[in-house]
Formats: sequence, C-alpha cells, structure tokens
Amino acid sequence: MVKKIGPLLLVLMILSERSSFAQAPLIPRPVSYQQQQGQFLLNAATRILAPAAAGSPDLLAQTLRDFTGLPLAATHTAGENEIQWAIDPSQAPQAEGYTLVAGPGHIHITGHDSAGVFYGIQSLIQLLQPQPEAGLQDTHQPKPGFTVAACSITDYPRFHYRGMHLDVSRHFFQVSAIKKWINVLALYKFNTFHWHLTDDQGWRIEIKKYPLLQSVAAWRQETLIGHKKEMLHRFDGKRYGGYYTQEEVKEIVQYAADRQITVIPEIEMPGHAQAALAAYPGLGCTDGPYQTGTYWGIFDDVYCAGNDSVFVFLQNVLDEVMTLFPSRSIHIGGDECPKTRWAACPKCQKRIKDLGLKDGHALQSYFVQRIEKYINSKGRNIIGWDEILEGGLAPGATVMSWRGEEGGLAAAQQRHPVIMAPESHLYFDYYQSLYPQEQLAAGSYTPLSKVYGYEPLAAHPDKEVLQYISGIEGTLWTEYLPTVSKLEYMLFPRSIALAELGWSPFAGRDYPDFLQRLRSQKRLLQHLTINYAGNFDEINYSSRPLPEKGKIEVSLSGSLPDADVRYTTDNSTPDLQSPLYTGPFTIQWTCTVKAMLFHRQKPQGRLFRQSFQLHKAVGARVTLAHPSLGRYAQANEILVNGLAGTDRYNDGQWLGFTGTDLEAVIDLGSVRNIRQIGADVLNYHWQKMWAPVSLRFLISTDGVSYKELYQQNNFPVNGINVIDHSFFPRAARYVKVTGINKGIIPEGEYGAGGQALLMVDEIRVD
Ligand code: TNX
Repeated sequence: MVKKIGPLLLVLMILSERSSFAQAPLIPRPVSYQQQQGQFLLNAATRILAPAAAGSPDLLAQTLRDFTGLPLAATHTAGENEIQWAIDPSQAPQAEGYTLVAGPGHIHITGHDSAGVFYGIQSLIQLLQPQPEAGLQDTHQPKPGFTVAACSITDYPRFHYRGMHLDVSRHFFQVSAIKKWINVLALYKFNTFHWHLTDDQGWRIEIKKYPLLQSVAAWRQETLIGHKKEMLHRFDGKRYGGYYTQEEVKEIVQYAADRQITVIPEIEMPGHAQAALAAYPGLGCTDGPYQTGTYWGIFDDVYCAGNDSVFVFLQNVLDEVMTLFPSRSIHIGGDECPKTRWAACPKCQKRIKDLGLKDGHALQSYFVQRIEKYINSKGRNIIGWDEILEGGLAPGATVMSWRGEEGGLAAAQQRHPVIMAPESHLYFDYYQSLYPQEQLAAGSYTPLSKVYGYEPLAAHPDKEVLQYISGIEGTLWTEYLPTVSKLEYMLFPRSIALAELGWSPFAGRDYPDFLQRLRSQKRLLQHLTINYAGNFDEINYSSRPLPEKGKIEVSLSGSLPDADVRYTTDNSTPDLQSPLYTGPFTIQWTCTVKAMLFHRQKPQGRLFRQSFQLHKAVGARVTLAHPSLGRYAQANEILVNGLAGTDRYNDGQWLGFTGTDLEAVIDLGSVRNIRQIGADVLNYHWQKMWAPVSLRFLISTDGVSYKELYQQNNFPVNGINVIDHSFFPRAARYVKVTGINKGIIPEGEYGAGGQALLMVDEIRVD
C-alpha cells in the first residue's frame, strides 16, 4: 500500500500521524487521545443538551458555568454549538469510563455511568483554553470564550480505588476547606476521600450519645511549636479544637457523592485514642486523668481491651458513624498501638488469660476482630492500617499498607483487598525538596518524581496476588500543617501525580511528559486558588569524585524548558553575568555551588545551594566489614563522596546499619600525612536512629596494624553530630572507623525492643 502513495501524501500522513500523538494537557493522562482538525468554540451562545438521567445535570452544567463564567443555557433539541452528554455503556464499556468527542460545533460526552459523564466533564474543564485576553481569573470582563482543540478521547481508570486521606485531628479544617479539597480531588478523578476523624490530639465528629466528645475530646489545651524531635518541647499556650456536627458531616458526604467521591470515615482504635480517654477516662486502663494530646507521636494510653464497656462505647459511636456514612467500608485505624498499659492492666491480663491469648499482640487482634464482627453484622466491612493483619481477619477486611508494601502483599496473599499507601512514596507530609528553604515538614524526603515513579503492581511477580490490590492512596497527616495554604503546598502537585498513578495505564507513564502537562495546568490551579508547590522544576545536581585528581565533578540539571542555569563557586549569588552551565564542571576545593535558573533573562524560583567538602579521602576505596542493608543501604563510597547527609535523612547520603556495627576501612591509595579526621552520625530517636555507643578512628600505614587516634562515646546533639578531631600530622594510608551499634532500642523510646539504626556519613580525612 505504501508504494501507491505519493511522497507528498506520505509526508502529510506522517504529519497528521504526529499530531495525533500530540498530548492533551490532561492529568490523569487519558487511555487514548486523538487530536483532530479544528476546534470547538465555547462562548455565551453555547448550549447544553443533557438528559436528566446522566448524573445530576444541573450540577454538571453549573460546574461548567462556574469555570467559564458563561451562561451555557440548557436546551432540549440537538443543534450547533452544543455540549451534549449521555450515558451509554455500549459506547463506554468500562465502569467510570467515558468517551469525549470535540469538533467544530459540538462536544459529545458519553459515560458508562454517571461517574463516567462526570469524569468526561472534568476532562473538558482541563481542555478549556481561554481565548486571548480572557483569563479565567478576571471575572469582571465579558468573556469572549474558550476553545477546545478538536479531539477524540476514550478513557477509563486503571484502579477502582483512588484515594486521598486527610487527618483533621492534628489540625482542623473548616467545612468550606473540605469542600474545596473535594472539588480538586474530583477534578483529578479521585473517587475516595479517607477522612481521619479521630486521634490523640482531637476528636472531630459529633457523636450525640457522648457529648463530652464534643466538649472535651474535640479540644486541646495548647499545641506543640516546631518539630516533635526538638527537645525541649515548646507550646503555644492556645486552646485549639473544633468538630464537625452531624449536619455538616451529612453535607460533606452528599457534596462528595455528587462529585463521585465516597467518603470513608476513620475512627481510630485501639491506639491513637487519647482524646476520647480525656473525655471518658473509664475507657482507659488506668482511671486517668487523661488530657487530649498537645504534641505529636505515639501515646501509651489506649482503649482498655479488657473492659467490655469500651466495646459498648465504640459500637455506639460506630452506629452513629454508619448512619452518617453510607460507604461500604469503615476505617478503624489499628496502627501504632503500644501494649504498655495492657501489660499492667488486670482487666486486659484477665482477658488474655480467659481467652488463652499469647500476648498483647494477640489482644490487639482480638480487639480488631471483635469490632470487625460488629461492623460486619451491620453489613459493612472494615479497613485498617496494615497492623490489623497481625492475628488474622475476616475475609472482607481491606488492608491499607503504610509501612512499606510488605503488609499489603501479605494481605493480598491471604486474599484480602489491599490499598497501597506506602509511607516511603505516598506520604505527603514529608519534604518534597532538599532545599533548606522549605518550611517545616514531618521529615524524610519524597519529591514529586519519586511519587510519580511509584508502581503498586511492581511489588510482586504473581498476578494472582496483584489482583487483590484494588488501588492506591496518598496520605496527608497534618501535625505540621496548621493552615489550608500549607496543606495545599504539601498536596499539590504530589497528589496530582498520584491521581495519574491511580487512573492512567502504566504503559504511557513518562515523567517529562507529565511535567509538561503539569506546567500547563498551573493556570487552572491558580484559578482554583490552590497554593501548589511550584518547585518541581528546580535545579537538581549529581556529583562524582574524580579520585586521581582530588576533584569532584558536578552536574546540574533543571527540568524547566528553555531556561538557563548559571552558577558560582565563590559564594556569590549567581546573576546574568555568572558562568552559564553547559555541562559538568570540576571543583577542586571545599566550596558551595550556588545556581539559579533564568528564563528569558529573569531569575526563576529559589537559589540552589550545595556544599562540597574536598578532603583527602574523597573518592577513596571503602571496605565494610558488615554491609549496610535495608532502607538505608547505599554504595560504600557515599561515605567519602564530599557530600554530607542532611536532616532529610533519606537524602541518599546516609549509610545505615541495622543489627550490625560500623567497620569501614578507607584506603587513601598511598601513605599520606594527615592531621584531621571526622565523621557525622545521626541521633533521631523518633526515627529509631541512634548514634553509636562509641565511635573510634584508627590509622595504619600497612592495613595490618592499626593505632587508635581518637574515640568518642558521647553524642549529645539531637540530630546531626559532627565529629572532628585534629592532631599533630601522622602518616597513614588506611583509616579505620568503627561504631558500636546501640542495638536494641530501650524501653520508653520509639520502636522499643526493636533494632536501632546506626546512621553515618561523610568520613573526612585531611
Ligand atoms: C504514622 S501512618 C501514623 C500517623 C502519623 C504519621 C506521620 C499511620 C497509620 N500512623 O499517626 O501522623 O505517621 O507521618
């Protein structure tokens, strides 16, 4: 056939083929998008033709009116300049799926169901391009209208559970803020809102039977200032709280349902219950008094598992909750429940004895199963954090895997539905940038690219197991997010990346392409007054030591198209006169690289800064007696790469040792004169990271007999301990650094009884 086509036609075909590859600026990326000739013009004369059966047509039409500011009158007859929608499962065969055809004069949206129609309209909103001089923002000007490039879309979701979680206990958000949140979730085709309503620091849902939940548990005396890791704790002295009335809850549930979102309530148990205990001390193991939590963490005071009136209380609470929330699933928490009080509680011990249970963990499982039976008896299922798996569950229970993916996989193997919400990739309370300018966050580092790179179905090779993974969820814990604007900053754009993971086929996943579409959505986010983090195009770097020369090669990169990077190494702030970055450059002494993006000669975003330490061990060979394993395993050489680990402890610079000691030997290559030695170790007990019991530095010229140079046994800093020791010059080729692991985490500390992590970085020799 190709032979018959003339060359000109072939060129035309290739061109049109190309344009059919052009991406729509849609997020999530649709299953298929074909661009066509022409465009639809949406203006004041455009009408809407929609049967009443296709969802709530008024709401859909109103959504379009709100976005465009155009009247968009309803019509009942087919004609020109119309947007039409309908439900037709034969045209859009997948649940929640839709087709959208836009051409000059008409837009047709066909949904498999009302959700499909709704999602077609969300796509249409994203496709609207304001005509010149009409901004979505300027509401006072008459609107000339919008264009939609002619196209044909077929679309449906990859996962049927696409969730976002919000903690309203640690900080409380008004109904209006929740509605705004739901609007944006809907725009990105999420279908589940997991509402974390109770925790130690506040009970946020009205329960009519228990008025003290409103007057006591909904309030705390004051709130911690700064990060929980900071010792001593400081407080703001201000009473804080609030709760949603049942009327407000109903309003939110309906508001979400209208937007195809199921709200799943979470009532935490048996742990994270201190606020409830403050109101009703009889629910605890001791008689209290308790007070609503004023700082963050895990509290020993939990619901008593030996006291039947606790179950009566929870069942009564759940009765009211189930009346308010029609969701099939009710989240009962189940995470982070210390067994300390149970161990000392006669009632709990009696229960253990009477039922022949093994220990506190079995008691937790008894607790969860008893509640599960109750919820099942009401025709509902439970969801719980992965701890609920320990001890066995009824078949319908869904496991939400947050401590990595292992819990989820174990649950899937037992044929439980699983939602992947691994803390490593989908916790949006973590930092999204390594720049020191970021505002306080919970810890750790989860950039947009890492979220986008998450693949829930890569967790296991067996398709049988994978079929139980029903979806994914991002979580937003709000310890450090007191305002809507900070909440949004953490959520966007990471939740938008998550939306694509949940909806779009894996095959087309492409980060640069996603970034391109994301940039084109900035206007929409601004229109919605979302305070998104615009730092995803910031400068990144990589570096590698050039050992022979005692130098480090530095590469800079930025994803912003058509932008220049200019940099300095003399501590000055880069300007238009500073060297233009054109490729990797070398540095040969300790310095800070500063860099700035310039777009059309104007600086963009924040100043990039990275310090490099050029010492004698940079690039040297490192041998470890015991390998670093697990989450903080890295190449040995990061110990001597000239870069120091930061307080974002998963920045890739720290080398972690669990269950073993540190014993590193650094070979300088030849005998050198040295007079200074050092290393960094991390004390973050709230992350199970413990400085070594002792750290020793030894030197040798032959690698056989070593002499001790320095030993340190005390690391007082809560955070990064910098050890530097100077001495009269000595000859050495080998430097040995040993650190004795703390071993088992002591009682009363986070992770007590488990293995401590010894975290070490940059070993400096000079
Ligand atoms: C762990 S994730 C928690 C929450 C905290 C969060 C902070 C989970 C089930 N429990 O209580 O808010 O870490 O990142």
